[in-house]
Amino acid sequence: MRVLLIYPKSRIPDKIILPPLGLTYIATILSRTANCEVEIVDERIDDVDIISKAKKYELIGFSTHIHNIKRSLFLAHMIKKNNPDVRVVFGGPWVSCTGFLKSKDVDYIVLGEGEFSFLNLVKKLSSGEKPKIRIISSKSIENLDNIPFPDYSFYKNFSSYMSNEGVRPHVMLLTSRGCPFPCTFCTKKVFGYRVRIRNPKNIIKEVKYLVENFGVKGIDIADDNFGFNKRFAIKICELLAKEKLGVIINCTNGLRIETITKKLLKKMKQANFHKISIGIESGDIGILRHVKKRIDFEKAIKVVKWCRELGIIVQAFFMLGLPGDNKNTIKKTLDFAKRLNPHYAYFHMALPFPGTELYKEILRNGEFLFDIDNGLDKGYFSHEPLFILPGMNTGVIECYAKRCYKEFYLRPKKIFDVLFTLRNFNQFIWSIKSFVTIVNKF
Ligand code: B12
Ligand code: SF4
Repeated sequence: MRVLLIYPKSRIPDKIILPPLGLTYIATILSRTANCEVEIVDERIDDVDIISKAKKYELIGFSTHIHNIKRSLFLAHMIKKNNPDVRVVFGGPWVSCTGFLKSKDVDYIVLGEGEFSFLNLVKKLSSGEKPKIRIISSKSIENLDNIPFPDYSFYKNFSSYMSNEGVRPHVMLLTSRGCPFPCTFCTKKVFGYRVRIRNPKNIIKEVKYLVENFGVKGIDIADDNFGFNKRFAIKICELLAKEKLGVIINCTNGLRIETITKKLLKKMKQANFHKISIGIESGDIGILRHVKKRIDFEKAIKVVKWCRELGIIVQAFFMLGLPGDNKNTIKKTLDFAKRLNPHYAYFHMALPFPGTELYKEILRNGEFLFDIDNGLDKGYFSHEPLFILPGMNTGVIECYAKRCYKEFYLRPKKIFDVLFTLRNFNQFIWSIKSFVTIVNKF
């Protein structure tokens, strides 16, 4: 069977573009196990007329996200119009969150971890079967070591993938799946609550394979919660340190403050971790309690100090417009960000994903300020609140949220701090662009 897998572009240009790991896993499994002819088009990077290209395929799979769902639906419609016999399948975080079939142009949706459930579907379709159940739930994969290493030879423009680390090619690595914490704003619809870890030796084998076969220079750990199992995280670091592969490693998807120890950070440094992220979300304890995120502020300050001592760059994520946010709580968040003093701070508007507790809270008591069924076309630097709950004032939130980037970054001390983190020309350009955005936009 000829299968085309598409990662549609977003409505907002992406600053960081990494090869889509989910689609790569799926392509690798299909081509090896189901004897399929598979191609991947990443519309963010590849300059291809997808609608004409799709005519040559029997099955089209889309990786859907909040920012590309509208584009995915448009492409599916055009592809079906040209070729009504083609089968269209949607997978990825967006359909997993919403859980429903939105359009007659989509034949199947695959919820959750799609590697083996999609493989089964493809096998059935190849044998001429037409499965009647159109919404396919995936079982969470117990033994993650059964998934073959991602094969990046599917990408024609592989060397274009770069994170803000400035090295290329840069890819993602999963060492575990799942997170047991109950943060109300977080969607667990793909990997769930149960943490499943890989064999550390298998992980190191994958890193070596990536470096040796594809010349990978940078890796971002995409786990929901790297560090949750400390012994496991330390083991990975020790094995990586032994190999001395020279590859830059980041943990930008975030570590929980309570799971971080100085020992873990030391091991990470020895393993060539350059950057980590921490999710603080708010400087107001009442808001944190409400969204079920426990943060020990003093421990967070210690963590940033440890990272600075060890030479690890640390970036902190904050969310604005959470339930109960107002002028005072946003000011508290900004004040804490300054006191915490990470190298970088990001202030994102809270996004109410379907299926989350936050989403249900808004359904019950509040109002969405965007058409959530159609995804989202606002990006990282947007400060328009996305929902309102009783007692919240969107004008006030927007006005105070806008100050955060400016007040955090436009300080001489901070500008020097950022300059000292830069390691190459690409990073320098990226910083200048971000700086110009902050000056112009806020
Ligand atoms: C790395 C990452 C990024 C990177 C980009 C990665 C890239 N490809 O360029 C950056 C930092 C740029 C980023 C940005 C954003 N991200 Co992000 N990101 C991630 C992260 C950490 C890892 C993604 C990943 O590769 N996972 C590993 C792979 C294996 O999983 P997967 O892609 O989900 O694929 C599996 C299934 O979804 C499914 N599947 C996927 N595609 C397909 C296709 C078919 C046909 C089938 C059958 C199945 C299938 O099977 C796969 C294998 O099991 C995830 C969290 C996570 N741990 O997954 C969040 C996540 C994907 N991001 C999320 C969000 C919200 C964002 C932002 C909107 C943040 C913001 N506020 O601006 C932006 C949006 C960017 C955009 N324009 O779309 C949400 C998505 C929610 C949603 N409903 O869409 C997630 C799930 C985090 C979360 N829990 O909230 N992100
Ligand atoms: S925000 Fe982080 S810690 Fe909280 S549930 Fe999601 S992945 Fe886990």
